[in-house]
Amino acid sequence: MSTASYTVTGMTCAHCVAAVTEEVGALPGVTSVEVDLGSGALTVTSDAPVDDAAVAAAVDEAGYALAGR
Ligand SMILES: [Cu+2]
Repeated sequence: MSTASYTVTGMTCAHCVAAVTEEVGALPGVTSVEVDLGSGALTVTSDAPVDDAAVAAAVDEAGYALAGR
């Protein structure tokens, strides 16, 4: 079990949260995704550590950007 935290920029509403949750949640091995709209905090729980680049790509696919981790 592995947990990683990131910050997502550009989210403005619950739909944004849903889009990020869906894209990141689709990554292999990811078991749980938590997104806080107010702070942009993204917490990813997975069976094994997920590549930061893969998380960044998923967030980008959703239409947002990773500010860092
Ligand atoms: Cu939105």
